Amino acid sequence: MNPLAEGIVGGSRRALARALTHIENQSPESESLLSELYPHTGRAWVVGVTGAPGTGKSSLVNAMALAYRRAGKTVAIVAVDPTSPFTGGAILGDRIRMRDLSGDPGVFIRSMATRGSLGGLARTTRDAVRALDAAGFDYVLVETVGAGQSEVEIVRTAHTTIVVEAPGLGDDVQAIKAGILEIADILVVNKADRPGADNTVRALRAMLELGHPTRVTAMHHGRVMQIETPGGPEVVEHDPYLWLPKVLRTVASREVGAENDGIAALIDEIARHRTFLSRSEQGASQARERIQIELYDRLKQAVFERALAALPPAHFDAIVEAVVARTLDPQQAVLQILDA
Ligand SMILES: Nc1nc2c(ncn2[C@@H]2O[C@H](COP(=O)(O)OP(=O)(O)O)[C@@H](O)[C@H]2O)c(=O)[nH]1
Ligand SMILES: [Mg+2]
Repeated sequence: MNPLAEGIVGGSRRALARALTHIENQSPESESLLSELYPHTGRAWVVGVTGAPGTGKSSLVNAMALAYRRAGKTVAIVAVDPTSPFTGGAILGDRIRMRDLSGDPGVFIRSMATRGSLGGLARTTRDAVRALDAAGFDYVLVETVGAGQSEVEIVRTAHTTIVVEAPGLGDDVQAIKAGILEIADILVVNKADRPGADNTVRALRAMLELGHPTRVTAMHHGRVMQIETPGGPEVVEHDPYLWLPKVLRTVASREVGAENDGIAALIDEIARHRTFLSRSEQGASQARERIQIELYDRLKQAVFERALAALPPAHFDAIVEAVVARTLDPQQAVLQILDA
C-alpha cells in the first residue's frame, strides 16, 4: 500500500494534509492514492453548506462541528471559496471564526480556493472529501459560497445540503437563486436574532410552496413521480417516501450566545434526512446517479487526454490548418483525431 494512503487510513493527520495537497494540485500521485483510498470510503456523512457571503456559513459550520464533537463524533471541514484567492481575507476570517475547534484532534479543517476551472474545483472537492472519508471522520462539512453553478456542482458531493440565508441582505427573494433553492434539503435562516428574520422565513416558505409541484417530484415507493398536493405540504408531511425541505432558524455566532440557537434542531434535521435517505430508495438512487455523473466526467477527461497523447503535435497542427483552410470540417477533424 502507498505509505500516504496507509497513513491516512491509520489516522495520521500529517499524511492527510500531504494527500490533500496532492489532490489540490491534481498531481499524478493523487490518482493512485485515491484508488487505494476508495475501498475505505463510504462511511462519512457529508453535509454541504452553501449561501451568499456573510450569511454566516462559517459560523454555522463552527457551531455544528462543536455540536457533533459534544456528541462524540469526529468532524472534517472543507471550506471552498471559488471567489477568494489563496491569500484572501475570507479564509483568515474563517480561521478566526473556527478558533473554538483548533487544537481538537477530532476536528480537521482545510480551506481550498480557486485554482483553474470551477469544474476542476468541484472535482478537487469531491476527491478531498473522499480522502477525509477514508481518514475516518464521522462528518465532513463542506462550506461553499453560493455564487452560481459552481456550488451546485460542489454540493453534489454532499448527502445533505443546507442552504443558508440571512435577513437584511437586500431583497429577500432576490437573494435566493432559483437553482440554489432546488438543491436544498434544509433551508436555514441564520442571524435569527436580527430584525427581519421572520420576513426571510416567510419569503422562503412562500418560494418553497410556489415551487411545490416540481419540488415533490420524488422517489415515491421506489418510483419517480409527480405528486399532487392539493392540501399543501401538510398532506405529504408524514409520507415516509417524500422529503420536504424545512425552513429552520439559527443563531450561529457565539457573541450573540442565544439560549435557543437552533443548532440542536438543525443537527436533528440532518439526522432525520439521513434516516430518510437510508429508508427510502432515494439515497441509493442518489448515490448511483452521482457515480454515473462522475464516471461520465472522468471518461470525457480520459478520452480527451488519451486522444491528444496519441496524436503527434505536428499532426494536430496540420488538422488545425486544414480546418482553417476549410478543406476539413471540425466534425470530421475530431473523427480523424479519434482514429489516429
Ligand atoms: N447577529 C448575528 N451575526 C452572525 C450570526 N452568524 C454569523 N454572524 C456574523 O456574520 C458575519 C459573517 O459570518 P461568516 O460565518 O463569516 O459568514 P460566511 O461568509 O457565510 O461564512 C460574522 O461577523 C459573524 O460573526 C448570527 O447568527 N447572528
Ligand atoms: Mg465563510
